[in-house]
Amino acid sequence: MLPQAGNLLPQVGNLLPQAEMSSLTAMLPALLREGAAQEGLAIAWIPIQAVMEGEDKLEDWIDPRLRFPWARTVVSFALPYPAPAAPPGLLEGRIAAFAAYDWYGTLKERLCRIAKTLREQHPSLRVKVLVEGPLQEKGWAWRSGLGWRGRNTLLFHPAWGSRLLLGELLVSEELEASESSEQEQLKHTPVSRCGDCRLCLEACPTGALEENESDSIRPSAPFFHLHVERCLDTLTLHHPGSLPDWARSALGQRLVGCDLCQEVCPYNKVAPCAPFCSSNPPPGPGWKLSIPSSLAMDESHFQAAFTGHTLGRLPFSRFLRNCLAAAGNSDGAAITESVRPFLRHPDPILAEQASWSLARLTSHRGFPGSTGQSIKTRP
Ligand code: B12
Ligand code: SF4
Ligand code: SF4
Repeated sequence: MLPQAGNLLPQVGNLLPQAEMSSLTAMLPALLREGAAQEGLAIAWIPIQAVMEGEDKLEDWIDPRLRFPWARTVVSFALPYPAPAAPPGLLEGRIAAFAAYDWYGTLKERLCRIAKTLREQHPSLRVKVLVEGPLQEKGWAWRSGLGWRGRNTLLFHPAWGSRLLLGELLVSEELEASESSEQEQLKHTPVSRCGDCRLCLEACPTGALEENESDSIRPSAPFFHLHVERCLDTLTLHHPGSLPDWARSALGQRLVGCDLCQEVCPYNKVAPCAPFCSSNPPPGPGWKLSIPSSLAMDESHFQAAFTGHTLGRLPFSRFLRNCLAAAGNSDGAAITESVRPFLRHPDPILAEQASWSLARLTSHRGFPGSTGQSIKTRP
């Protein structure tokens, strides 16, 4: 007998009998919520179609179905990570909180466990774990109702603030948007809960954050913009060659990433980090490194110490460049001797950075950047 038209579920890669589909649709939300709760993650989801074919879709948004044609729902998760326990000392470089411990690895492990349970319980379901994947994660998380977007351009979970990492599961089942979805409400109200606060814009050491009048697509929503090339995260992690002059003192003692627009945020100051985060952190270099010891490292030592961590993704010469800049922004004779040998370094970028740092160490004692604070410098 031919199947009834209603039994055929169009465009789903694996055609499942309708009874199985409806049981899946009924079970999946509970399974997802249970998995997220067990793994200490926040969760929200939205069907892809609702976003990609909705009226306020942005043109440059990537459709996950281009790479995963079977995907029907994006399930967004957030893992909170703790703020540094204490600021670095005078001879220490600062590592941004997201990079201090292997939080990406932790998130991946947890999402893989959730995906495994889903596959075990529903073998016909297709699931893809995305960590550092191709989606514009903040947008998906926001549209799902996981949180709101701040002037620092980051996604804020209502309880955990913005110190969190995002990851996703793509699933082949089309689920109704999760109950916590604020989508309808947010369509008619401002997206942000920042109010009149502009602390992050004022604190950003390079003037990388900007607020435009409105989003041209959705005029009712404030539109926050980050000048990527000015952000110290870009400069420490992704910028090859010499550090631009305007960024050097602004860098302070940062070796990797920057947390300032999150540190100053009142929401983050009161946000409790989930206890599982800080009590048992995964492996990582920690929040600070001795600058003299870092400058004394050779490449094999660097790789042995940091491979597998965000820091280990830096080319060794970029790590040294950042350490030299941090040395210039630190204080004291002790560090001068660590910098001096680099004046004769065969890499001209390092030799030049050492020269800048030595000049600064000797002539700018007591300069605000030397205590680890950053100096506001606009390029
Ligand atoms: C490139 C990148 C950067 C760049 C640029 C960041 C930027 N703001 O664009 C640099 C290197 C500067 C950077 C810095 C940091 N990053 Co980063 N970064 C990314 C990455 C890989 C891509 C972001 C991106 O596509 N940017 C381009 C812009 C155009 O896209 P977008 O900001 O997401 O917004 C677009 C869409 O989402 C869409 N959209 C947004 N909202 C809405 C709403 C609706 C209704 C619709 C329809 C569309 C829509 O419109 C925008 C324009 O197309 C993401 C991971 C990912 N795959 O998403 C992490 C990510 C954004 N970074 C993250 C982190 C932690 C950081 C740092 C804090 C790290 C650090 N301590 O140094 C800093 C923070 C700087 C800051 N204030 O933003 C986290 C943010 C978590 C959070 N709470 O939001 C992410 C999500 C990584 C992760 N997996 O958790 N990052
Ligand atoms: S991470 Fe630092 S440099 Fe980048 S926008 Fe925030 S405060 Fe500015
Ligand atoms: S510091 Fe103020 S303006 Fe910036 S994200 Fe936080 S609440 Fe919003």
